[in-house]
Amino acid sequence: MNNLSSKIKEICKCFGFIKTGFSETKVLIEESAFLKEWLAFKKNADMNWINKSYEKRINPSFFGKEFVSVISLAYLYNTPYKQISETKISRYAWNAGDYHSIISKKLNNVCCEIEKLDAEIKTLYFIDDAPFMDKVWAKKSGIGWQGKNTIVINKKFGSFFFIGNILINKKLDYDKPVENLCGKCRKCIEACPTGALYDDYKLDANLCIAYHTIENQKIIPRNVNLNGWIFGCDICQEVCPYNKTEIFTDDENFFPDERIYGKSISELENITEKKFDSIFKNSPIKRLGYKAWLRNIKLNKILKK
Ligand code: B12
Ligand code: SF4
Ligand code: SF4
Repeated sequence: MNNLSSKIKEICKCFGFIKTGFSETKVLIEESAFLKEWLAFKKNADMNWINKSYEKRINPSFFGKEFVSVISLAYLYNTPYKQISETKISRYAWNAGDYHSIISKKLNNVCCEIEKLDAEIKTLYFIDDAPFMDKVWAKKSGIGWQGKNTIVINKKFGSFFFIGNILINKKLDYDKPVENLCGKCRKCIEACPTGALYDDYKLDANLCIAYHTIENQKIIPRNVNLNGWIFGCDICQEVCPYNKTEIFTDDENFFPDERIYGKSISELENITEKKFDSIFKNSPIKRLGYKAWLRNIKLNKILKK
């Protein structure tokens, strides 16, 4: 491995990233066809922002032609805690902190350290906040394979990790994609309660609990039973054999906050708007808003009856 590549991997590890991999920036050919098909069949539901940024998503040179490489990074948020309430919140949101700002800060630090290595180096980082196919690049750089639940999985760490990406204007020693280890398993598809995973590697957001409880600000259709989920949904990851791993994050930012974790439906319903604003002021749940939060709780109450 060349000196720059190995130094970058060391820096990423120092900031707590469990995996780092490199790939060459290229226009996405095969993936663009899949994305086009997904959009044509309206599997993106009301996420029209994906449509609008299609050209950018498939071509990273939109961010600058000088960026010849992608550095993909994985940040583990899995903890030893289990869902203990009938009212379920995705494990990535069990803490009142914002994963976005926590990981952005780390990526910013990584970029500063990398740029110190050579005055010519230029970087640009993303974490779930840019028209960039995070999973595709993570897959290309060997972070993991894309499972039938459409999520990137690592054989050792499972899939409860976020993906960050950094563009850099230097050639690196590129990693190879890893083998897809789903094999004949279809546990995620069989467990998805709404049929959102309508085929191997295909997700229909119109039917996905995570979409409706996180993104949808309108009425949730009657055919989507939230199955107790108030924010997000982890079912297709919980059943995955690769998530039986005992390797957990030591970052306390992702450990459950007692104001959120394990609460009953009525305890969550009784959170006033003022309290909601203060508990969730830095959380991804804040972006959902109080009205949609109450909608999710109330719908679960009705469906439980
Ligand atoms: C839109 C979006 C969503 C949407 C749509 C999900 C989806 N699968 O696309 C909704 C709101 C439903 C969602 C939910 C969740 N999300 Co989300 N989401 C995104 C976002 C912003 C874009 C994803 C995207 O491009 N979708 C477009 C479709 C076309 O992509 P795709 O489903 O992966 O499609 C590919 C496959 O179908 C494949 N394919 C098609 N046919 C075939 C055939 C074969 C044989 C093969 C091998 C492949 C293949 O090709 C397609 C193109 O690459 C990314 C961040 C980013 N900027 O990339 C985060 C991201 C994917 N989300 C993430 C997370 C954590 C979640 C949730 C777990 C949150 C939660 N707990 O509720 C759930 C998981 C639900 C699920 N099963 O995917 C993480 C995933 C991390 C990881 N380890 O992979 C990401 C990467 C954010 C991040 N940077 O960490 N999300
Ligand atoms: S997040 Fe839930 S609803 Fe969406 S595909 Fe996975 S199991 Fe199905
Ligand atoms: S549950 Fe099975 S099919 Fe689904 S992602 Fe995990 S290994 Fe692949």
